[in-house]
Amino acid sequence: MRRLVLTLVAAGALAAAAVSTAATTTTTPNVVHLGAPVSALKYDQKVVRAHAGRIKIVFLNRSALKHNVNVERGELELGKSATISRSTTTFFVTLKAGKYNFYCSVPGHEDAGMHGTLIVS
Ligand SMILES: [Cu+2]
Repeated sequence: MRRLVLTLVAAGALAAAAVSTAATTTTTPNVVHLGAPVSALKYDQKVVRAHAGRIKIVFLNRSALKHNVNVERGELELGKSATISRSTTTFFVTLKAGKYNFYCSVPGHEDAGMHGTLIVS
């Protein structure tokens, strides 16, 4: 009987450990920073990385020219920021592991080079 109780206590400890691991994972900051320079139609980053799950994207546009950030996979739009100039904006996307594109949807900007790759693992 005593052995059974100890086994149950051990199982309970394992379950608690699993829960705390999950909590740690979800509170791990998963933030991607993107920036746009004062002039030039591009982002400061060409390739950015994040862990799968809920991802916070912080976009700082230093230009007077309006820009935004859109996240897509193939033709599937997964999230987008506000279109801003000389300020910072934030949005969230929830992504599985894989390779995604980010780009600016202001006409002409993506074609001019305002795009990059987001690698989620
Ligand atoms: Cu733009």
